Amino acid sequence: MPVSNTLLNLHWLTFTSFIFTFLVSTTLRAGEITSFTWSSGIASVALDPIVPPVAPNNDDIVGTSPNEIRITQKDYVGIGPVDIEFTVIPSGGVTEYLFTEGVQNGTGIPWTDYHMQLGFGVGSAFVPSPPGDGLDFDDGVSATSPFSFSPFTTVIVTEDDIDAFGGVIVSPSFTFPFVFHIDVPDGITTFTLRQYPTTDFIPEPSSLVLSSLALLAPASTRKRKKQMS
Ligand SMILES: [Ca+2]
Ligand SMILES: [Ca+2]
Ligand SMILES: [Ca+2]
Repeated sequence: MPVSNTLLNLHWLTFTSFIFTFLVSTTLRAGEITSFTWSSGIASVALDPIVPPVAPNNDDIVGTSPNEIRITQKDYVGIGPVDIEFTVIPSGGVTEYLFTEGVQNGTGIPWTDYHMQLGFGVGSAFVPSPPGDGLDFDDGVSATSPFSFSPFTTVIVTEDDIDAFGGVIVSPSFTFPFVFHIDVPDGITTFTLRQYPTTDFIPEPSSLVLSSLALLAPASTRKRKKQMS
């Protein structure tokens, strides 16, 4: 065999082994979350170490995904958004992750609602995830996996938003776990999970009147005592 043909065959062998290695490595790391950063002036955030998914590329799984990201605590000291940005290795698949999360209400204000939103970027640069881009809260009819936001009794899950309400998280208190799923697709390098509590707590008019009377009582009592003396 001519030397040129031997070199050609060697190059072809090297090229095909490179392609094989590339395909294997990307298949094993499909839609894998590798790290995170968080951004907020009103809360601290702690996550368990992120490990490779035990079942990568498992989109459309029915039931609870074995790929867990555990946000052990998010300690709010004010009402406002908390952005957690995840770094992703894109490949050729969609990996469905189970998220479990604890929230500490240290705001001094009772929460009546809790909201989650998927998107890209953080802070004022946050852009919501568009429909149909593969990044979603596993909202498919046949693919939906369990979610829970107890003590909130009503939870509305759409592709890129979760709104939970119908309950109250008092302050101070720690709630664990919120449970939800996220589909992490191919073709992105990061995505952001934005969260924020809200409150529609308004004191009853009757309790406001009672509070006003309680504040006035010592003054009027003093006035009457002065008139009697
Ligand atoms: Ca989306
Ligand atoms: Ca899914
Ligand atoms: Ca699912």
